[in-house]
Amino acid sequence: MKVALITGITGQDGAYLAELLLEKGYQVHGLKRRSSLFNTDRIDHLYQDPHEKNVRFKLHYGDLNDSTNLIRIIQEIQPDEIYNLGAMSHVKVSFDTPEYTANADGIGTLRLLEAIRILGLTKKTRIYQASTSELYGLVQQVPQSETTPFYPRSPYAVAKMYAYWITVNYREAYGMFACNGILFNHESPLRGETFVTRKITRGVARIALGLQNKIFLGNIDAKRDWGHAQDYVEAMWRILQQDEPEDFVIATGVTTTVRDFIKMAFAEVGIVVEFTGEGVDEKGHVASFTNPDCKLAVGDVVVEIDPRYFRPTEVELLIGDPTKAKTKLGWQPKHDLASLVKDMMHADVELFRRDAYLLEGGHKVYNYHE
Ligand code: NDP
Ligand code: GDR
Repeated sequence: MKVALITGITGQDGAYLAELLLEKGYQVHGLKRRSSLFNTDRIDHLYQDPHEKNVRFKLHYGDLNDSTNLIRIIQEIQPDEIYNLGAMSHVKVSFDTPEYTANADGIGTLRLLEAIRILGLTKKTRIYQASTSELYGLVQQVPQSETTPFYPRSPYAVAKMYAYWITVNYREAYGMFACNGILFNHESPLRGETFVTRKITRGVARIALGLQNKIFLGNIDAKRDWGHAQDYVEAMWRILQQDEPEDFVIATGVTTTVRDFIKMAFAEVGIVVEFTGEGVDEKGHVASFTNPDCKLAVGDVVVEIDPRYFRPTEVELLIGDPTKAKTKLGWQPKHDLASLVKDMMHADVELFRRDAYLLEGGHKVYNYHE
């Protein structure tokens, strides 16, 4: 039985990857941070009682900022594969916490690579590094491929650039099977609530159910190459099954503005939105609707621009070229953007229907949003 260690197992990708590896018969270990509240919502369905026999899913307390703990866990479980998905992954927040981000996202990767080396596992343990299209940053050329130069535009991207190169360096210096997956944005119903797609699908679901009036957003002209996280974790696994360690771009090859994503999400609940104005005066007005629950009138403003969501330096355009992954890995995504939006909208409408019932029953509901 193959043994895998996933850092960031409580995150979006960690949850889907753990599910995939369990299906493939792996023993799956995950690094979990101590938190004052339970933080395992995304993986609770995978939990196995540690008192049972033949447990194939196990969580360990740990942190990418603590090398002693990483060395101990890796020594104990002797993994065949490590997937380093743990990171402070929010680009905007990285401007507020740049030092923490550099430590966890940059040096954290070094700590894992060193742990493998110190423990003499360089020939046994393969490692996947969660690299990102944010490395491309300021547009140099499109579509972006494995050979496009990097120009990071945030403390997050700069930290990930260190992680990218230290992974390449350990591969070349010590012959390690260490690979970067340069993944473009990927989303799902499990996406963190403050990333733009999920913020939109949550907001739209709440507006459709009459629980909220409008959504405040930042730069809605940014363009992203959005895929489905379920397809992207499959690519991570394929990258570590190759004969030779290499880096791969994982993307759909299609780019869309945030503005169009908003329109697609509203369309799922029978609301047509038209945009007027420019920059901070930009407003999304309801043009027409067929949804009787939404409590909207034609002309109502459902989207407003709030400059606090602007970033000091922005990445305006991402569009990836997945040719290498398709050719060498045989990777083929099963979802397109339309099915992704449908999947996310369906899940969020179901989620907030519960709030609507609670309100109807006279209970209080809270909605913390950023
Ligand atoms: P999430 O933000 O959903 O998950 C991040 C995970 O990292 C969580 O489990 C989090 O724990 C954990 N984590 C954060 N800080 C630390 C730390 N110091 N030590 C250990 N674990 C930590 O991210 P995604 O699942 O979306 O992304 C997975 C990885 O892929 C990240 O590295 C991200 O930067 C990268 N990436 C993501 C893309 C995307 O579009 N989703 C695209 C390209 C790259 P907790 O739950 O406790 O917060
Ligand atoms: P990104 O994702 O920065 O691409 O990083 P995010 O969804 O945060 O932003 C995408 C684009 O939308 C614009 N935007 C807003 N973003 C947020 N979060 N909130 C808003 O209100 C808002 N309004 C407009 C942003 O300015 C940006 O242009 C994600 C993360 O998962 C990274 O970890 C990963 O490396 C990259 O994708 C690939």
